[in-house]
Amino acid sequence: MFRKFNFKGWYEQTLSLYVLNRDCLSMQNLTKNTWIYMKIMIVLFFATCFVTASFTFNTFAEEKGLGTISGTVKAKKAKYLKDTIVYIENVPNAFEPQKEHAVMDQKNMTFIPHVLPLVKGTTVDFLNSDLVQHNVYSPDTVADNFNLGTWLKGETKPFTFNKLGIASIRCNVHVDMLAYVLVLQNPYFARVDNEGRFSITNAPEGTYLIKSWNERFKAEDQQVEVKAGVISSVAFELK
Ligand SMILES: [Cu+2]
Repeated sequence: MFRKFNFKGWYEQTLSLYVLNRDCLSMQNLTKNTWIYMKIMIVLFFATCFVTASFTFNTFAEEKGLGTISGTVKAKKAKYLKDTIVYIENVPNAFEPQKEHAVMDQKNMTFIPHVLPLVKGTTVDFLNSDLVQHNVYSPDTVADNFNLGTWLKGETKPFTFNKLGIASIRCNVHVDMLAYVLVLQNPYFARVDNEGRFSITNAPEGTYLIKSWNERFKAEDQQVEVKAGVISSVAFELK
């Protein structure tokens, strides 16, 4: 049987297929475009964060005029470097001592640490971790010739260092026990590592005398200019 061609039906069917196909394609395009758009936004977001962070950091460093002093200390033998401290002698400003107490322990018949650098006004809690009774005293005026007496394991006695200088710390029960407290004017000091390297960060701009301290050896003082955002190099030689 010959069926009459239904033009209207054909047209509507074709149109609906076209519309469906078009919508599908545009949906795919939309999804693809959205993903690309999101990727661009993510990249832009992180780029903005990075630029803002570095700008803030640089502005802060420049406003405060903060720089770094980095360098080396040489000694005839590497073991001589132990407990060497490098510090700026004087920075024209008043510095608050750290609020937390520093601790010097007496453990295994030894003062720990052997050398303790701190800012003037800092309190040190002297701790006894041994079963034996120790004593803590200093023969130096820097520490007001203090004698804290003797106390039991696990107990501490505090002393506040209010004078600049180096105080030797001793125990009158065990004459071999010895330590040092370096009472410094400012917090710009650093302990030298096993390779003789040190770094003093966030130091204010200026020209300073840099000193080193070692129990047995001395090194010539050095002058250094600290500039904002710059690492200034200093070299010491212990003799
Ligand atoms: Cu002792």
